[in-house]
Amino acid sequence: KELTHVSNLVEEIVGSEVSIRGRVHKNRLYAKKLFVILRESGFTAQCVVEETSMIKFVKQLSRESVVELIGLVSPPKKPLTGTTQKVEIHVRKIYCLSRSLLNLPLVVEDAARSEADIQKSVKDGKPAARVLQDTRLNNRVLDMRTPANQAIFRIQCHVQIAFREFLLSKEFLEIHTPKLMAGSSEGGSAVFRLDYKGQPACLAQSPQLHKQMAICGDMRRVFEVGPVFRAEDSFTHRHLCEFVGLDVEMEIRMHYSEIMDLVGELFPFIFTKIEERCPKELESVRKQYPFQSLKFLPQTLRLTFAQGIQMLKEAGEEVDPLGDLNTESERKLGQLVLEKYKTEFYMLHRYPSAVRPFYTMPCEDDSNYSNSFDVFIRGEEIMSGAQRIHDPELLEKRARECGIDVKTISTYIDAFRYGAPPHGGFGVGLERVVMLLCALNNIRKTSLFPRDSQRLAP
Ligand code: ATP
Ligand code: AMO
Repeated sequence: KELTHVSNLVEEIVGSEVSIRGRVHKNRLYAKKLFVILRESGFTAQCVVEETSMIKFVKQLSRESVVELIGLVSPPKKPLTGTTQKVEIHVRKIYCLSRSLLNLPLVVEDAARSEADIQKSVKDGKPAARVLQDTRLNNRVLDMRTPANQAIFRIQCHVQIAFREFLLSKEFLEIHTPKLMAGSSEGGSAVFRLDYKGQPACLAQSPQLHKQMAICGDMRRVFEVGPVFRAEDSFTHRHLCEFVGLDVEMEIRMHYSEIMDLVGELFPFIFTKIEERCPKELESVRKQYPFQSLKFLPQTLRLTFAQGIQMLKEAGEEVDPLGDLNTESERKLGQLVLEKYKTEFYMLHRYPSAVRPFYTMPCEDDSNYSNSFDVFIRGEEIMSGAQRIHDPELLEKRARECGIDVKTISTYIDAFRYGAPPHGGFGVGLERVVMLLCALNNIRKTSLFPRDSQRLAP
């Protein structure tokens, strides 16, 4: 008989017999009956065991053991409050498929508690265990079983699906670029170096060089979803050493605003699809980590970097008009934009050239500025993008000025010597998008097995 998912146990199927598989979330003996809470993918149902020998068998099963059972879907005697499903199962047969250790490093029920629940338990004099982030990440397999985590990674999957769906509908080609490279793609120090059969090599800091080379190879419009490696030293809430990059590169005709037009359509599409396709998941995340839905405009707001600086100055912030915004100023600007324009999703463009990578096209009217942009959700950066320099001489000059050893990227620079159309693109961090969409406080919550400056396991 086919298995029924716990999430499908609903009133409409009362009276039918089902087979279900799940984990023993917990159990309670009451009035000579054993009430087992069965959990599957974050959904829970009450299962009632009445027969004495069966009670004896089930009672000794440790939490998290995997069981399969056959039972009758029934209306509960009393309305159920502690489970996601509102019907109960009267168990006829139950088998244990795999036993879990009796003493677990983390109890899923504890890991699933919201801060408000914990506060309440303290008030009630029965303080519940608070599971710390390192305990969660050290035991990610157990932590992953909470309803919120089950939901977060489904939302993450749907962000990727929507990203892909939108770009494919706009005639983009999905490509895969190498992650082993001779030189660094972004310059700077945050690069993992390794030995490539006796030759010095790096892990790709982005698909930047190869996605541009694909444009030089007449691929016209490309995108990639793949791992990105950054040897970040700092331990922050939003930096990982390995993350999933969503990258786009495209030919442009007249202006870098064509890329921003695409971004301005792509993200509202993703946000809308998540609301439509993941309502249960959003609810599960909210139960543990309450948050307000993202405020965004149908027409994505665009401000110039200079306008952003002006807003910050008027609010009394000290900012360098030709420098980068630090995390604090970005957040502050996010607040100011929300107050003034009622949106938590916006773009800032025409960044100072000095703070952008060597391949960024300077503005025609003032080379102190560049044809570049960053995109923000709730005051934090999710994306950088720009028009690229397609003149090989200028590209090489800029690379040298930025201290890059051009020998290591000679095949990239040569690509522009064979004729290259005007083009540009952008890169997004998937974990950041999900973190900020759900207003989570740490990027480790949206990485299945995070890699940061201190963590290489599990
Ligand atoms: P990008 O590589 O495009 O800049 P990013 O989000 O990784 O993307 P960073 O360059 O790392 O951004 O940082 C952006 C800004 O945030 C910088 O101005 C930097 O000074 C500031 N910043 C980075 N890390 C920290 C940190 N740990 N604490 C405070 N500020 C930071
Ligand atoms: P950038 O370096 O800004 O741009 O990276 C693009 C986006 O990737 C995400 N990101 C990170 N996410 C998690 N941990 C990190 N350490 C981390 N670093 C960056 C952010 C960021 O906005 N080649 C350019 C993109 C382009 O112009 O096409 C680039 O890599 O969301």
